[in-house]
Amino acid sequence: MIKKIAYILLSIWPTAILANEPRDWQLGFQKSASKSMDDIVWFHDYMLVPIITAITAFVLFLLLYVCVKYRASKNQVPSTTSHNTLIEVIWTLVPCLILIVMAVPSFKVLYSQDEIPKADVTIKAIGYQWYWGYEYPDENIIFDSYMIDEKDLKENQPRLLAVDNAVYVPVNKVVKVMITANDVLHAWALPSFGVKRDAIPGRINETWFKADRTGTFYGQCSELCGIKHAFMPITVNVVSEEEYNKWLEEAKVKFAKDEIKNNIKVAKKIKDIKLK
Ligand SMILES: [Cu+2]
Repeated sequence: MIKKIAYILLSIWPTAILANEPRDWQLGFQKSASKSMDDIVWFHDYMLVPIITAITAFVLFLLLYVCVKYRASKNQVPSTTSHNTLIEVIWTLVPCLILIVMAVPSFKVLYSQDEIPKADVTIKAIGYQWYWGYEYPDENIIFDSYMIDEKDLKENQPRLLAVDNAVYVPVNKVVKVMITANDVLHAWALPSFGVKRDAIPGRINETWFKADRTGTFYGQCSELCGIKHAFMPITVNVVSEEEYNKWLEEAKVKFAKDEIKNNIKVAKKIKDIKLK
């Protein structure tokens, strides 16, 4: 019990204690790793939460006030009042004003995510039933990324989140992500970067992030896409420029986009279909 309370307290606490992955009993966001996510967290913590709290407290106060003041024992003859123009104008205008005030920072955050700065690295994420495929179009790299089964997990690899081939990106660089799908709707989502975009067959959605610290970050497919929807996680390793270049060289050999690779892929697909 004490452990559970401690977990809850830790998770409500400012996110510094949290890692780059979801935790048991977590409430609130994962620790931010990009300006985009900082903005989202600010909007939530300093705009939405205060407004929601104030409205809830105010409505609760009104309810209690009415219950006590107009209770039957004190009001033998009920009032027949049915309209009050001033109050009606107020309860129409005030919510409108609240919405307008909320809209300003909300649109700012939304548009900052939508306008993609000049990209340093471009990656393409393709949703399949049920794994992610990645391409680095400028580097001629293409690979698939499958979830690691629970029995094969190594130390520090989180269950249902770790993958065999992670995405690598350099730190403090603009990474453009092109997102699409091959079969049904999926969604590429990485909470720490404040990124979530639908992967739609026949269409390419774009988004971007600029990770401001190194580490391994985890996300999941966020569009219900079939029976194994929960088993197509996303792992992104944010590394230094040198480490990224080193990975690129290795990846170019390991994941070279060539005829043989494609043939293996087709063979695998046929095998998968036969297994079904
Ligand atoms: Cu999916």
